Amino acid sequence: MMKKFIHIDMDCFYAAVEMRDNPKLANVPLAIGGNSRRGVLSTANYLAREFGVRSAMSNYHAKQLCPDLVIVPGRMAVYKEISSQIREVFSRYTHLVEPLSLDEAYLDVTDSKACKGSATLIAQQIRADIYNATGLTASAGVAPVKFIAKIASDENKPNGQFVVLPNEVDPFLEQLPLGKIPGVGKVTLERLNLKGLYTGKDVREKGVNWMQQHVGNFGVLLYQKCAGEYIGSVSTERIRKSLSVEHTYEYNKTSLQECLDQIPSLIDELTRRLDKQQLQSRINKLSVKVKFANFVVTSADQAYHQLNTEIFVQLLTKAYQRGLQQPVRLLGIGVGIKSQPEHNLQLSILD
Ligand code: TTP
Ligand code: MG
Repeated sequence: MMKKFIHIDMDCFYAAVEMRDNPKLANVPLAIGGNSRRGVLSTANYLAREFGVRSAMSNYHAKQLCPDLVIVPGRMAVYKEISSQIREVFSRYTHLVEPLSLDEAYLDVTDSKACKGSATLIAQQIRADIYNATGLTASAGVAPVKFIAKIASDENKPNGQFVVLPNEVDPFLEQLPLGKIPGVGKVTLERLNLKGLYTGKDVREKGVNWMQQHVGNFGVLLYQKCAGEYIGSVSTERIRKSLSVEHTYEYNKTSLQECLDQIPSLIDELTRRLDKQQLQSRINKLSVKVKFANFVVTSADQAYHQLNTEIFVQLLTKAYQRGLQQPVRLLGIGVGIKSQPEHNLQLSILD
């Protein structure tokens, strides 16, 4: 049975909201960002993007590219409110909705009766409904394969949509640059390029065995995606398997003691989050994460049934030592959460 997926993604979401709510910002290059030393932008409007300004770019770099750039702080509460408005729109068409972030979701409309079952028309109507409800534009991708819908939603941004019909899936995958596949980041892409893999066609030609031998298990998954064998499904319930808190420091920590000093405040924060979701009784693992100045990330964990400062100290010491005195940029601690008995599953489902 052929599936029909829609991926919806709001256009320059935070920036679009600020432009909507403040006419002075409507026609200037605009970015959303904080002002800390490590301040990076959350996003930028399309005018600013013409100068090369991008998400995650430092304020400083962005200003160099675009001296007239206006940077305003974000208003998270407003974005969350709009997010629930767009989720309400989705629910008019299907209950099979998988939100990926505030401004983005996958929908499975295979069995939807709206628009005589045309996913293309449903996508159009959802975008119109979103505009009516919020005054903001969204883009959509439509495809019989889940991850293709996501790639497609970027094709005609902003305020556009792109449909990949069933008979277009193969040619689409063949020409697909691997870097566009969700989960293939910059480092992975470089690794693939070194093996002569640039497009879906390259991967298909190598075959699944070659991919297994030369790229490993990830290579098999990548092969399945490129071969159109990986249809995907919308998962409506995200069941918690872990919970963690982390902090990127304004100034790098340069000694083990400085890192260990952070544990109490991290535990406080984690405790607060665990209590909020009533998860303390389901802890089955403690973990720490360290990101060094060179961006290398390492982690360590140990099975345990409750928060314990001493164990975090041991784990952090172990992880820190792998850095060979490198300064530390980020520290995080977390817990593994054991699953619930079946009849209790509702409690572990996040909204
Ligand atoms: P995206 O959908 O990735 O970007 P966007 O909506 O701003 O632009 P596009 O039109 O290309 O979809 O992210 C949605 C929001 O999430 C974005 O408006 C701000 C926030 N965000 C960050 O805070 N940091 C980031 O690095 C990214 C990518 C997004
Ligand atoms: Mg977006």
